[in-house]
Amino acid sequence: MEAKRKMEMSKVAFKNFNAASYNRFNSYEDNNEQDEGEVANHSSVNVVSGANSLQVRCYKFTAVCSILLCVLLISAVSVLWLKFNNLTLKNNDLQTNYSNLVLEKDQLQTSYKNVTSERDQLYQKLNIDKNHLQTSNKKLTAERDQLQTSYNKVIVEKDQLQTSYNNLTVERDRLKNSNNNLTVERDQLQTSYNTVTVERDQLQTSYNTVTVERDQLQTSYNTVTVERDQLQTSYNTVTVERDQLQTSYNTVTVERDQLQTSYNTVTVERDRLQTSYNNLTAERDQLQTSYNKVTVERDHLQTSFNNLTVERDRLQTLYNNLSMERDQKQDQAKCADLVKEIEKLQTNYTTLRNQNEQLQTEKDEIRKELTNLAAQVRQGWLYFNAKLFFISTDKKSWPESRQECKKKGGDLVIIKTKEEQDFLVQQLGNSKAWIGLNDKGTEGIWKWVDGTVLTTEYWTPGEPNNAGNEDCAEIWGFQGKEGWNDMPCGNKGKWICDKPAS
Ligand SMILES: [Ca+2]
Ligand SMILES: [Ca+2]
Repeated sequence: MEAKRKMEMSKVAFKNFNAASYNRFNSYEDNNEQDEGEVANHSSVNVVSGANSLQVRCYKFTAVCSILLCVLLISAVSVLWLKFNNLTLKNNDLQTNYSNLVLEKDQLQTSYKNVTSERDQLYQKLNIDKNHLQTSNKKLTAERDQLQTSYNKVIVEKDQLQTSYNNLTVERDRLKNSNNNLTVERDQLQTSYNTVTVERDQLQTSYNTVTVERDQLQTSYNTVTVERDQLQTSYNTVTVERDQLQTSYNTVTVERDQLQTSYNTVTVERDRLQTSYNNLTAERDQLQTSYNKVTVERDHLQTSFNNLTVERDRLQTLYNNLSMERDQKQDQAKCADLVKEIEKLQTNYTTLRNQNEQLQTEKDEIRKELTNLAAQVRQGWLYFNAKLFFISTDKKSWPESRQECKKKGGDLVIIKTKEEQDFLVQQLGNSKAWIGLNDKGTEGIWKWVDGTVLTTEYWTPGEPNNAGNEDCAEIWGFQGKEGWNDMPCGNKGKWICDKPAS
Protein backbone atom coordinates (compact mmCIF):
# COMPACT_ATOMS: atom_id res chain seq x y z
CA MET A 1 0.00 0.00 0.00
CA GLU A 2 2.90 2.32 0.95
CA ALA A 3 4.64 1.48 -2.38
CA LYS A 4 1.45 2.22 -4.27
CA ARG A 5 1.10 5.50 -2.51
CA LYS A 6 4.76 6.44 -3.33
CA MET A 7 4.17 5.51 -6.98
CA GLU A 8 1.16 7.83 -7.24
CA MET A 9 3.18 10.66 -5.66
CA SER A 10 5.98 10.10 -8.25
CA LYS A 11 3.47 10.28 -11.10
CA VAL A 12 2.04 13.60 -9.81
CA ALA A 13 5.54 15.11 -9.45
CA PHE A 14 6.44 14.02 -12.99
CA LYS A 15 3.30 15.71 -14.34
CA ASN A 16 4.08 18.97 -12.44
CA PHE A 17 7.68 18.96 -13.70
CA ASN A 18 6.57 18.53 -17.33
CA ALA A 19 4.07 21.35 -16.96
CA ALA A 20 6.74 23.70 -15.50
CA SER A 21 9.20 22.89 -18.29
CA TYR A 22 6.56 23.46 -20.94
CA ASN A 23 5.68 26.89 -19.46
CA ARG A 24 9.38 27.83 -19.31
CA PHE A 25 9.91 26.74 -22.92
CA ASN A 26 6.85 28.71 -24.04
CA SER A 27 8.06 31.81 -22.24
CA TYR A 28 11.46 31.35 -24.00
CA GLU A 29 9.66 31.07 -27.37
CA ASP A 30 7.66 34.17 -26.56
CA ASN A 31 10.76 36.05 -25.53
CA ASN A 32 12.52 34.86 -28.65
CA GLU A 33 9.67 36.05 -30.90
CA GLN A 34 9.58 39.24 -28.97
CA ASP A 35 13.37 39.67 -29.48
CA GLU A 36 13.03 38.93 -33.17
CA GLY A 37 10.30 41.45 -33.36
CA GLU A 38 12.45 43.93 -31.58
CA VAL A 39 15.40 43.04 -33.86
CA ALA A 40 13.11 43.63 -36.77
CA ASN A 41 11.93 46.78 -35.19
CA HIS A 42 15.38 47.97 -34.45
CA SER A 43 17.01 46.59 -37.67
CA SER A 44 16.49 49.75 -39.15
CA VAL A 45 18.44 51.30 -36.39
CA ASN A 46 21.15 48.50 -36.55
CA VAL A 47 21.91 48.77 -32.84
CA VAL A 48 22.45 45.47 -31.05
CA SER A 49 23.32 45.63 -27.43
CA GLY A 50 25.82 42.98 -25.79
CA ALA A 51 23.32 42.41 -22.91
CA ASN A 52 20.58 40.98 -25.12
CA SER A 53 22.91 38.40 -26.80
CA LEU A 54 23.98 37.04 -23.35
CA GLN A 55 20.38 36.58 -22.35
CA VAL A 56 19.70 34.51 -25.46
CA ARG A 57 22.59 32.21 -24.67
CA CYS A 58 21.30 31.66 -21.11
CA TYR A 59 17.89 30.60 -22.45
CA LYS A 60 19.48 28.06 -24.79
CA PHE A 61 21.55 26.56 -22.01
CA THR A 62 18.46 26.28 -19.80
CA ALA A 63 16.57 24.43 -22.59
CA VAL A 64 19.38 21.88 -23.00
CA CYS A 65 19.50 21.26 -19.25
CA SER A 66 15.73 20.71 -19.19
CA ILE A 67 15.96 18.10 -21.93
CA LEU A 68 18.73 16.22 -20.03
CA LEU A 69 16.63 16.31 -16.89
CA CYS A 70 13.69 14.85 -18.83
CA VAL A 71 15.85 11.96 -20.04
CA LEU A 72 17.07 11.26 -16.47
CA LEU A 73 13.50 11.35 -15.14
CA ILE A 74 12.29 8.90 -17.82
CA SER A 75 15.07 6.39 -16.87
CA ALA A 76 14.25 6.82 -13.14
CA VAL A 77 10.55 6.24 -13.89
CA SER A 78 11.37 2.98 -15.78
CA VAL A 79 13.51 1.76 -12.82
CA LEU A 80 10.72 2.61 -10.44
CA TRP A 81 8.25 0.76 -12.71
CA LEU A 82 10.31 -2.44 -12.42
CA LYS A 83 10.49 -2.09 -8.64
CA PHE A 84 6.78 -1.50 -8.59
CA ASN A 85 6.17 -4.84 -10.38
CA ASN A 86 8.33 -6.67 -7.82
CA LEU A 87 6.52 -5.00 -4.99
CA THR A 88 3.18 -5.97 -6.57
CA LEU A 89 4.26 -9.66 -6.52
CA LYS A 90 5.38 -9.38 -2.86
CA ASN A 91 2.07 -7.69 -2.08
CA ASN A 92 0.15 -10.66 -3.50
CA ASP A 93 2.19 -13.09 -1.33
CA LEU A 94 1.51 -10.96 1.72
CA GLN A 95 -2.16 -10.88 0.81
CA THR A 96 -2.39 -14.69 0.83
CA ASN A 97 -0.45 -14.80 4.15
CA TYR A 98 -2.85 -12.27 5.58
CA SER A 99 -5.85 -14.44 4.53
CA ASN A 100 -4.31 -17.47 6.23
CA LEU A 101 -3.61 -15.49 9.38
CA VAL A 102 -7.21 -14.25 9.45
CA LEU A 103 -8.44 -17.89 9.30
CA GLU A 104 -6.07 -18.90 12.12
CA LYS A 105 -7.24 -15.93 14.17
CA ASP A 106 -10.90 -17.11 13.77
CA GLN A 107 -9.97 -20.63 14.88
CA LEU A 108 -8.06 -19.23 17.87
CA GLN A 109 -11.08 -17.04 18.69
CA THR A 110 -13.39 -20.10 18.91
CA SER A 111 -10.76 -22.00 20.98
CA TYR A 112 -10.49 -19.04 23.32
CA LYS A 113 -14.26 -19.10 23.85
CA ASN A 114 -14.27 -22.81 24.68
CA VAL A 115 -11.31 -22.42 27.12
CA THR A 116 -13.05 -19.50 28.83
CA SER A 117 -16.24 -21.57 29.44
CA GLU A 118 -14.14 -24.46 30.84
CA ARG A 119 -12.25 -22.05 33.09
CA ASP A 120 -15.54 -20.76 34.53
CA GLN A 121 -16.77 -24.31 35.28
CA LEU A 122 -13.44 -25.17 36.96
CA TYR A 123 -13.53 -22.01 38.98
CA GLN A 124 -16.98 -22.97 40.38
CA LYS A 125 -15.74 -26.48 41.32
CA LEU A 126 -12.64 -25.03 42.95
CA ASN A 127 -14.80 -22.72 45.11
CA ILE A 128 -16.86 -25.70 46.36
CA ASP A 129 -13.66 -27.72 47.08
CA LYS A 130 -12.07 -24.77 48.84
CA ASN A 131 -15.03 -24.52 51.24
CA HIS A 132 -14.76 -28.25 52.01
CA LEU A 133 -11.03 -27.95 52.56
CA GLN A 134 -11.40 -24.99 54.88
CA THR A 135 -13.77 -26.94 57.18
CA SER A 136 -11.42 -29.96 57.04
CA ASN A 137 -8.44 -27.71 57.78
CA LYS A 138 -10.14 -26.40 60.93
CA LYS A 139 -10.80 -29.95 62.17
CA LEU A 140 -7.28 -31.07 61.34
CA THR A 141 -5.75 -28.03 63.07
CA ALA A 142 -7.58 -28.96 66.30
CA GLU A 143 -6.47 -32.61 65.98
CA ARG A 144 -2.91 -31.50 65.24
CA ASP A 145 -2.78 -29.42 68.42
CA GLN A 146 -3.96 -32.44 70.46
CA LEU A 147 -1.40 -34.68 68.71
CA GLN A 148 1.34 -32.11 69.32
CA THR A 149 0.81 -32.24 73.07
CA SER A 150 0.69 -36.06 72.94
CA TYR A 151 3.87 -36.05 70.80
CA ASN A 152 5.72 -33.89 73.32
CA LYS A 153 4.84 -36.32 76.09
CA VAL A 154 5.93 -39.28 73.97
CA ILE A 155 9.23 -37.54 73.12
CA VAL A 156 10.03 -37.14 76.81
CA GLU A 157 9.17 -40.81 77.45
CA LYS A 158 11.22 -41.89 74.40
CA ASP A 159 14.31 -40.01 75.69
CA GLN A 160 13.96 -41.75 79.04
CA LEU A 161 13.58 -45.12 77.33
CA GLN A 162 16.52 -44.41 75.00
CA THR A 163 18.89 -43.81 77.92
CA SER A 164 17.59 -46.98 79.63
CA TYR A 165 18.01 -48.91 76.36
CA ASN A 166 21.61 -47.65 75.92
CA ASN A 167 22.52 -48.68 79.47
CA LEU A 168 20.97 -52.10 78.92
CA THR A 169 22.73 -52.55 75.58
CA VAL A 170 26.10 -51.82 77.15
CA GLU A 171 25.31 -54.25 80.00
CA ARG A 172 24.16 -56.93 77.52
CA ASP A 173 27.33 -56.60 75.37
CA ARG A 174 29.49 -56.87 78.48
CA LEU A 175 27.62 -59.99 79.60
CA LYS A 176 27.75 -61.47 76.13
CA ASN A 177 31.55 -61.05 76.00
CA SER A 178 31.89 -62.55 79.46
CA ASN A 179 29.69 -65.48 78.40
CA ASN A 180 31.78 -66.11 75.27
CA ASN A 181 35.03 -66.00 77.23
CA LEU A 182 33.62 -68.34 79.85
CA THR A 183 32.34 -70.75 77.20
CA VAL A 184 35.77 -70.86 75.53
CA GLU A 185 37.50 -71.35 78.89
CA ARG A 186 35.06 -74.11 79.81
CA ASP A 187 35.70 -75.94 76.52
CA GLN A 188 39.46 -75.59 76.97
CA LEU A 189 39.25 -76.83 80.52
CA GLN A 190 37.09 -79.77 79.45
CA THR A 191 39.59 -80.85 76.79
CA SER A 192 42.47 -80.25 79.22
CA TYR A 193 40.70 -82.35 81.79
CA ASN A 194 40.18 -85.18 79.30
CA THR A 195 43.81 -85.14 78.16
CA VAL A 196 45.04 -84.87 81.73
CA THR A 197 42.92 -87.88 82.73
CA VAL A 198 44.31 -89.92 79.82
CA GLU A 199 47.85 -88.73 80.63
CA ARG A 200 47.41 -89.58 84.29
CA ASP A 201 46.41 -93.14 83.39
CA GLN A 202 49.30 -93.43 80.97
CA LEU A 203 51.69 -91.97 83.55
CA GLN A 204 50.48 -94.44 86.14
CA THR A 205 51.23 -97.41 83.89
CA SER A 206 54.48 -95.75 82.80
CA TYR A 207 55.39 -95.23 86.42
CA ASN A 208 54.92 -98.94 87.15
CA THR A 209 56.98 -100.02 84.16
CA VAL A 210 59.56 -97.28 84.91
CA THR A 211 59.95 -98.55 88.46
CA VAL A 212 60.71 -102.01 87.11
CA GLU A 213 62.99 -100.58 84.46
CA ARG A 214 64.73 -98.37 87.01
CA ASP A 215 65.72 -101.44 88.99
CA GLN A 216 66.93 -103.12 85.86
CA LEU A 217 68.71 -99.96 84.77
CA GLN A 218 70.39 -99.67 88.17
CA THR A 219 72.02 -103.03 87.65
CA SER A 220 72.74 -102.16 84.03
CA TYR A 221 74.16 -98.84 85.16
CA ASN A 222 76.66 -100.55 87.36
CA THR A 223 77.84 -102.78 84.55
CA VAL A 224 77.69 -99.87 82.06
CA THR A 225 79.83 -97.75 84.40
CA VAL A 226 82.51 -100.34 84.24
CA GLU A 227 82.11 -100.60 80.46
CA ARG A 228 82.13 -96.82 80.12
CA ASP A 229 85.52 -96.63 81.77
CA GLN A 230 86.78 -99.23 79.39
CA LEU A 231 85.16 -97.42 76.43
CA GLN A 232 86.66 -94.10 77.58
CA THR A 233 90.12 -95.49 77.18
CA SER A 234 89.11 -97.03 73.83
CA TYR A 235 87.57 -93.69 72.81
CA ASN A 236 90.83 -91.87 73.45
CA THR A 237 92.74 -94.25 71.24
CA VAL A 238 89.96 -94.13 68.60
CA THR A 239 90.03 -90.31 68.64
CA VAL A 240 93.71 -90.35 67.82
CA GLU A 241 93.05 -92.88 65.08
CA ARG A 242 90.15 -90.83 63.78
CA ASP A 243 92.35 -87.73 63.42
CA GLN A 244 94.84 -89.78 61.48
CA LEU A 245 92.01 -91.15 59.33
CA GLN A 246 90.65 -87.63 58.78
CA THR A 247 93.93 -86.50 57.26
CA SER A 248 94.02 -89.71 55.22
CA TYR A 249 90.41 -89.06 54.16
CA ASN A 250 91.29 -85.56 52.93
CA THR A 251 94.13 -86.82 50.81
CA VAL A 252 91.92 -89.67 49.58
CA THR A 253 89.17 -87.19 48.66
CA VAL A 254 91.60 -85.20 46.52
CA GLU A 255 92.81 -88.42 44.95
CA ARG A 256 89.22 -89.56 44.45
CA ASP A 257 88.38 -86.36 42.53
CA GLN A 258 91.41 -86.86 40.35
CA LEU A 259 90.39 -90.48 39.87
CA GLN A 260 86.82 -89.42 39.05
CA THR A 261 88.01 -87.30 36.13
CA SER A 262 90.35 -90.10 35.08
CA TYR A 263 87.45 -92.51 35.47
CA ASN A 264 85.27 -90.46 33.14
CA THR A 265 87.91 -90.39 30.42
CA VAL A 266 88.67 -94.07 31.04
CA THR A 267 84.92 -94.88 30.80
CA VAL A 268 84.78 -93.36 27.32
CA GLU A 269 88.00 -95.23 26.39
CA ARG A 270 86.60 -98.40 27.95
CA ASP A 271 83.41 -98.31 25.85
CA ARG A 272 85.46 -97.90 22.72
CA LEU A 273 87.81 -100.65 23.81
CA GLN A 274 84.88 -102.89 24.73
CA THR A 275 83.77 -103.20 21.12
CA SER A 276 87.33 -103.85 19.98
CA TYR A 277 87.75 -106.23 22.89
CA ASN A 278 84.73 -108.25 21.76
CA ASN A 279 86.18 -108.60 18.30
CA LEU A 280 89.60 -109.41 19.74
CA THR A 281 88.07 -111.95 22.10
CA ALA A 282 86.57 -113.83 19.18
CA GLU A 283 89.94 -113.68 17.38
CA ARG A 284 91.76 -114.67 20.57
CA ASP A 285 89.48 -117.66 21.04
CA GLN A 286 90.28 -118.80 17.53
CA LEU A 287 93.97 -118.22 18.23
CA GLN A 288 93.66 -119.97 21.60
CA THR A 289 92.24 -123.10 19.97
CA SER A 290 95.03 -122.95 17.36
CA TYR A 291 97.51 -122.40 20.16
CA ASN A 292 96.09 -125.34 22.13
CA LYS A 293 96.35 -127.57 19.10
CA VAL A 294 99.91 -126.40 18.55
CA THR A 295 100.75 -126.92 22.25
CA VAL A 296 99.35 -130.45 22.10
CA GLU A 297 101.38 -131.11 18.98
CA ARG A 298 104.43 -129.56 20.63
CA ASP A 299 103.95 -131.71 23.76
CA HIS A 300 103.45 -134.71 21.55
CA LEU A 301 106.67 -133.83 19.74
CA GLN A 302 108.37 -133.10 23.04
CA THR A 303 107.51 -136.61 24.35
CA SER A 304 108.59 -138.04 20.98
CA PHE A 305 111.75 -135.99 21.31
CA ASN A 306 112.27 -137.20 24.89
CA ASN A 307 111.63 -140.79 23.80
CA LEU A 308 114.00 -140.30 20.95
CA THR A 309 116.57 -138.76 23.28
CA VAL A 310 116.22 -141.78 25.59
CA GLU A 311 116.41 -144.05 22.56
CA ARG A 312 119.39 -142.12 21.32
CA ASP A 313 121.10 -142.43 24.71
CA ARG A 314 120.23 -146.08 24.77
CA LEU A 315 121.50 -146.46 21.26
CA GLN A 316 124.55 -144.43 22.15
CA THR A 317 125.38 -146.82 24.97
CA LEU A 318 124.45 -149.66 22.65
CA TYR A 319 126.62 -148.10 20.02
CA ASN A 320 129.43 -147.73 22.51
CA ASN A 321 128.96 -151.29 23.51
CA LEU A 322 128.74 -152.36 19.92
CA SER A 323 131.70 -150.22 19.07
CA MET A 324 133.51 -151.99 21.75
CA GLU A 325 132.11 -155.21 20.42
CA ARG A 326 132.95 -154.15 16.88
CA ASP A 327 136.36 -153.28 18.02
CA GLN A 328 136.45 -156.54 19.72
CA LYS A 329 134.73 -158.63 17.06
CA GLN A 330 135.58 -156.44 14.07
CA ASP A 331 132.00 -156.88 12.91
CA GLN A 332 132.08 -154.04 10.37
CA ALA A 333 128.86 -154.78 8.62
CA LYS A 334 126.73 -154.71 11.73
CA CYS A 335 128.40 -151.56 12.82
CA ALA A 336 127.61 -149.89 9.49
CA ASP A 337 123.91 -150.77 9.82
CA LEU A 338 123.87 -149.35 13.27
CA VAL A 339 125.53 -146.15 12.12
CA LYS A 340 122.94 -145.82 9.37
CA GLU A 341 120.20 -146.35 11.93
CA ILE A 342 121.71 -143.71 14.16
CA GLU A 343 122.05 -141.22 11.32
CA LYS A 344 118.43 -141.79 10.37
CA LEU A 345 117.41 -141.15 13.93
CA GLN A 346 119.63 -138.09 13.96
CA THR A 347 117.91 -136.61 10.88
CA ASN A 348 114.49 -137.38 12.39
CA TYR A 349 115.54 -135.59 15.51
CA THR A 350 116.81 -132.61 13.52
CA THR A 351 113.54 -132.25 11.55
CA LEU A 352 111.51 -132.55 14.74
CA ARG A 353 113.65 -129.87 16.38
CA ASN A 354 113.24 -127.62 13.31
CA GLN A 355 109.44 -128.09 13.39
CA ASN A 356 109.44 -127.24 17.06
CA GLU A 357 111.45 -124.07 16.46
CA GLN A 358 109.11 -123.07 13.59
CA LEU A 359 106.07 -123.49 15.85
CA GLN A 360 107.84 -121.45 18.51
CA THR A 361 108.49 -118.56 16.09
CA GLU A 362 104.84 -118.74 14.85
CA LYS A 363 103.69 -118.52 18.45
CA ASP A 364 105.95 -115.53 19.04
CA GLU A 365 104.62 -113.84 15.89
CA ILE A 366 101.02 -114.39 16.97
CA ARG A 367 101.82 -112.98 20.40
CA LYS A 368 103.52 -109.96 18.80
CA GLU A 369 100.52 -109.44 16.52
CA LEU A 370 98.19 -109.52 19.51
CA THR A 371 100.34 -106.96 21.33
CA ASN A 372 100.38 -104.74 18.22
CA LEU A 373 96.60 -105.05 17.86
CA ALA A 374 96.09 -104.08 21.49
CA ALA A 375 98.27 -100.98 20.96
CA GLN A 376 96.25 -100.01 17.81
CA VAL A 377 92.96 -100.49 19.66
CA ARG A 378 94.20 -98.22 22.44
CA GLN A 379 94.82 -95.55 19.73
CA GLY A 380 91.14 -95.78 18.67
CA TRP A 381 91.29 -98.37 15.85
CA LEU A 382 88.52 -101.00 15.60
CA TYR A 383 89.35 -104.61 14.66
CA PHE A 384 87.04 -106.42 12.20
CA ASN A 385 87.65 -109.22 9.66
CA ALA A 386 91.47 -109.01 9.93
CA LYS A 387 91.31 -105.24 9.23
CA LEU A 388 91.59 -102.15 11.42
CA PHE A 389 89.11 -99.25 11.05
CA PHE A 390 89.35 -95.72 12.47
CA ILE A 391 86.27 -93.42 12.70
CA SER A 392 87.25 -89.77 13.36
CA THR A 393 85.47 -87.33 15.66
CA ASP A 394 86.90 -84.24 13.90
CA LYS A 395 85.46 -82.97 10.60
CA LYS A 396 87.55 -82.20 7.50
CA SER A 397 87.24 -82.07 3.68
CA TRP A 398 87.67 -85.31 1.69
CA PRO A 399 91.33 -84.58 0.65
CA GLU A 400 92.28 -83.47 4.22
CA SER A 401 90.60 -86.61 5.62
CA ARG A 402 92.64 -88.80 3.29
CA GLN A 403 95.83 -87.00 4.40
CA GLU A 404 94.92 -87.73 8.08
CA CYS A 405 94.45 -91.46 7.25
CA LYS A 406 97.83 -91.60 5.53
CA LYS A 407 99.48 -90.02 8.60
CA LYS A 408 98.07 -92.94 10.63
CA GLY A 409 99.59 -95.48 8.24
CA GLY A 410 96.34 -96.24 6.37
CA ASP A 411 94.01 -94.67 3.79
CA LEU A 412 90.32 -93.76 3.49
CA VAL A 413 88.28 -96.94 3.89
CA ILE A 414 87.62 -99.30 0.97
CA ILE A 415 84.40 -101.31 1.45
CA LYS A 416 84.16 -104.45 -0.64
CA THR A 417 81.99 -106.80 1.46
CA LYS A 418 78.48 -106.61 2.92
CA GLU A 419 79.89 -107.56 6.35
CA GLU A 420 82.22 -104.52 6.37
CA GLN A 421 79.39 -102.23 5.12
CA ASP A 422 77.04 -103.45 7.90
CA PHE A 423 79.82 -103.21 10.54
CA LEU A 424 80.63 -99.57 9.60
CA VAL A 425 76.92 -98.55 9.48
CA GLN A 426 76.48 -100.04 12.96
CA GLN A 427 79.58 -98.21 14.29
CA LEU A 428 78.49 -94.85 12.75
CA GLY A 429 75.08 -94.87 14.39
CA ASN A 430 73.08 -91.75 13.48
CA SER A 431 75.94 -89.98 11.61
CA LYS A 432 77.96 -90.06 8.37
CA ALA A 433 81.63 -90.07 7.24
CA TRP A 434 83.85 -89.86 4.15
CA ILE A 435 84.93 -93.15 2.49
CA GLY A 436 87.78 -93.76 -0.04
CA LEU A 437 85.54 -93.54 -3.16
CA ASN A 438 85.42 -90.72 -5.79
CA ASP A 439 84.62 -89.90 -9.43
CA LYS A 440 87.06 -86.99 -9.71
CA GLY A 441 88.78 -88.55 -12.75
CA THR A 442 85.71 -89.10 -14.94
CA GLU A 443 82.20 -88.07 -13.96
CA GLY A 444 80.17 -91.19 -13.16
CA ILE A 445 83.21 -93.57 -13.07
CA TRP A 446 83.67 -94.24 -9.35
CA LYS A 447 87.09 -95.49 -8.18
CA TRP A 448 88.50 -96.55 -4.81
CA VAL A 449 91.61 -94.85 -3.42
CA ASP A 450 93.70 -97.93 -4.37
CA GLY A 451 92.77 -97.27 -8.04
CA THR A 452 90.30 -100.16 -8.40
CA VAL A 453 86.98 -99.48 -10.14
CA LEU A 454 83.81 -99.78 -8.06
CA THR A 455 82.01 -103.09 -8.59
CA THR A 456 79.97 -103.90 -5.47
CA GLU A 457 77.87 -100.81 -4.56
CA TYR A 458 75.86 -99.82 -1.49
CA TRP A 459 74.41 -96.46 -2.65
CA THR A 460 71.40 -95.01 -0.81
CA PRO A 461 68.33 -94.98 -3.16
CA GLY A 462 68.46 -91.92 -5.48
CA GLU A 463 72.27 -91.56 -5.13
CA PRO A 464 74.73 -90.78 -6.60
CA ASN A 465 72.94 -87.73 -8.10
CA ASN A 466 75.96 -85.38 -8.64
CA ALA A 467 73.72 -82.53 -7.39
CA GLY A 468 76.12 -79.57 -7.40
CA ASN A 469 79.28 -81.32 -8.69
CA GLU A 470 79.47 -84.09 -6.08
CA ASP A 471 82.62 -86.14 -6.71
CA CYS A 472 83.36 -87.73 -3.29
CA ALA A 473 81.43 -90.46 -1.47
CA GLU A 474 80.32 -90.66 2.15
CA ILE A 475 78.63 -93.43 4.12
CA TRP A 476 75.38 -92.80 6.04
CA GLY A 477 74.47 -94.59 9.27
CA PHE A 478 71.06 -92.84 9.47
CA GLN A 479 68.30 -95.31 10.25
CA GLY A 480 66.32 -96.20 7.12
CA LYS A 481 68.87 -94.38 4.87
CA GLU A 482 71.89 -96.63 5.43
CA GLY A 483 74.19 -96.46 2.37
CA TRP A 484 76.44 -94.18 0.35
CA ASN A 485 75.88 -90.64 -0.98
CA ASP A 486 77.96 -88.39 -3.24
CA MET A 487 78.89 -84.92 -1.89
CA PRO A 488 81.12 -81.97 -2.93
CA CYS A 489 84.69 -82.95 -1.88
CA GLY A 490 85.25 -79.59 -0.08
CA ASN A 491 82.47 -80.20 2.44
CA LYS A 492 83.66 -80.96 5.96
CA GLY A 493 82.74 -84.27 7.56
CA LYS A 494 83.99 -87.12 9.72
CA TRP A 495 86.05 -89.81 7.95
CA ILE A 496 86.85 -93.55 8.18
CA CYS A 497 90.37 -94.97 7.65
CA ASP A 498 91.35 -98.60 7.27
CA LYS A 499 94.58 -100.61 7.24
CA PRO A 500 95.45 -104.30 7.45
CA ALA A 501 95.55 -105.75 10.97
CA SER A 502 99.11 -107.15 10.49
CA1 LIG B 1 80.22 -86.65 -9.43
CA1 LIG C 1 74.28 -86.75 -3.52
